[in-house]
Amino acid sequence: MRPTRVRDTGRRRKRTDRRLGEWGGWMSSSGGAGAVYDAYLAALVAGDRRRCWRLIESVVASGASLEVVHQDMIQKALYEVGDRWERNELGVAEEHLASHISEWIMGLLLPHYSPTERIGRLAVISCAQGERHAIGPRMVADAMEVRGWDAIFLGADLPIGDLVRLTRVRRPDLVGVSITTRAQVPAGRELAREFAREFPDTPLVFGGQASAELRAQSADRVHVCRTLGDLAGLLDEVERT
Ligand code: B12
Repeated sequence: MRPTRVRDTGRRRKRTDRRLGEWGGWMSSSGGAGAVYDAYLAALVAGDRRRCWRLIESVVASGASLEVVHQDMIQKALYEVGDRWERNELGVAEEHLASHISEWIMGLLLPHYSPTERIGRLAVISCAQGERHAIGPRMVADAMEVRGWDAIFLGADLPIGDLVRLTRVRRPDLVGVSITTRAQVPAGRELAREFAREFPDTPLVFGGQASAELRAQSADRVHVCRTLGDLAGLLDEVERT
């Protein structure tokens, strides 16, 4: 059963949301946000997950929002790991370890931010069929939890038919699907067609690094929000209805 919708008190919107570079007092006492990021990246590449967590904890303690920790630390470091992997400066083992540490940290991080009040909205967040990059959509699901939504996160590579079946059963207010690699764009298009036919009133949102390639114009309720920031306006709209 769906939870009853509760009005937003505005409390969670007041959460401090300073970018890393703006943390005045903390910066002067610790050598700066850039230094913490550099130390985090070095620990991530070295596979030192405890040091990674201590650094993230210091950022949390300084009042950064979940969005800042996600994007300015975890995401930024993973993009750098990807670039180094592409240049053959890091191997697949280091990249796998960096992914694992990032996921472990995200699990520790969420309880520091989850609001107690729920707003009675349900989202289903998944990777497209064939898509194995699951950290980005997990960030989306976690961010929605912090916003007060209930977010069901389904992880990597979900077959189209299974997402359709779950949507039929759970009747979410929004479905978000992540596409990082171009090879998965056709699966995204097929999913959009299925949704247009079966769930014309359920917003279907595509995001992720290759989502802009998806020209999902088959239905008015299909959206492409490349980043989490792009999604905020749509969530405001869904929450008003
Ligand atoms: C870790 C990683 C992997 C891991 C993933 C493990 C895991 N548990 O997720 C594994 C080993 C599985 C992997 C495999 C591959 N990878 Co890889 N991988 C990466 C790496 C280093 C990090 C990915 C990541 O987590 N990024 C951090 C997250 C937080 O960022 P994000 O995904 O962009 O998410 C943000 C936004 O995009 C957005 N968003 C994401 N999803 C959604 C959804 C919605 C609804 C919304 C609104 C927003 C949204 O919000 C998120 C938060 O801000 C990237 C480098 C990179 N640039 O990302 C390469 C990268 C993505 N991989 C790449 C490649 C080539 C591959 C492989 C093809 C390699 C191979 N030959 O096997 C396979 C493909 C597998 C597949 N079928 O999907 C390339 C992709 C190039 C391209 N343009 O296609 C990259 C860019 C590396 C590079 N520099 O070349 N990879």
